[in-house]
Amino acid sequence: MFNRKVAFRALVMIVLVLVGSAVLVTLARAAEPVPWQIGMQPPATPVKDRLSAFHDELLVIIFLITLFVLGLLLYVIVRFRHDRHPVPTRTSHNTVIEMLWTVVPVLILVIIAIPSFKLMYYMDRAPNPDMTIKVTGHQWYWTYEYPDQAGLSFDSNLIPEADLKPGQKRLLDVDNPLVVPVDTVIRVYVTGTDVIHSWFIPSFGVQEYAIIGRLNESWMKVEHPGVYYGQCNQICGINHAFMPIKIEAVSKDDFQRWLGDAKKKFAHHEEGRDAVRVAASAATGSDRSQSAGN
Ligand SMILES: [Cu+2]
Repeated sequence: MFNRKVAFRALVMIVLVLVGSAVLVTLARAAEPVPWQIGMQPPATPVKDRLSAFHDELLVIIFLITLFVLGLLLYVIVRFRHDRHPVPTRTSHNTVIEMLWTVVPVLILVIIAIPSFKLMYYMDRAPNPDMTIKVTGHQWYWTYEYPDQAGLSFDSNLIPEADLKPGQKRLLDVDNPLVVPVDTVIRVYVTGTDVIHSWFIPSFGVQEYAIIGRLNESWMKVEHPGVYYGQCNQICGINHAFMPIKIEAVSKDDFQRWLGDAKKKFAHHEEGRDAVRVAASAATGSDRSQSAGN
C-alpha cells in the first residue's frame, strides 16, 4: 500500500543518513585513523593525490552503474507487476541486448584500466630521487636506514600503553619516528629479516611488502610538514598489531638539524641492536614458531 506518511519518513531517514555520512567524512580529515572514519585519509603526496582522484572517479562510475541497475529494477517492479501485467511474456533471447550487456561492461573496464595502469607505473618508482631510505621489517619493529648519510640507522619501536605520555597515540606512537624532509623525492627500499611485513602509510599511498632477501622499491614526496601514521598491514605474527609507523615530515633546514643530532644519538646503533633484539624477544616471550607466516 502506498502511504504518503511512510514515504515522507523514508525520505527524512535517507536525508539524515546522507548528512550524517558527510559530517563523518569531514571529521575524518587527519593523517591518522580516527573513530568512525569512512573516507580515506587526506593525501600528503602526489601519489596519494592521484590515488584519491582515481578513487573518486571510480566512485562516480560505480554510482552511475548502481543508479542504472536500480532504475531497471524499479521499472520492472512497477511496469511488470502482477495486477498490471498478469500474463508474462515468453521472451528468452534478444541478440541486440545480449551484445550490449557484453560489450558495454568491457568498454567500461577498458576506460577504467587506462588511468589505472598509468597510475601504477607512476607509483612504481621515482626517476630521479633526491635521497634514499631503507626500511627493514622485523618481528615486530622497523629499522630505518639513511644510506646517503654515512649509514645512519636506528630502530623504531612501539611505545607500550603503560609508558604513553599525554598526547601520544596508543598503538601508533613510537620511540624513534622516521624523519624526512618535505618537497624531496625520496626513494624507499623495503626489505625484511624474518616473515613478510608490509610498510603501509595510507596518506602517502605507499604500501610495500617487506620480504626477506628482496629489495622492494617505492617512493614518496611529502608535500606538507606534519606527522603521518601507518601500520604493518601484512599479518606477521603475534605482535603484528604492535609495529606502527610514525613519520615526521619537516622542513629541509629542520631535517639537516635533525640529521646532525641523530648521527650522534644513533652512533652506536649497530652494537646496540643485538641487545635490543634479545630484550624485545624476551619481553614478548616470542620465537619464530609463533609467527603466523604468510
Ligand atoms: Cu609486520
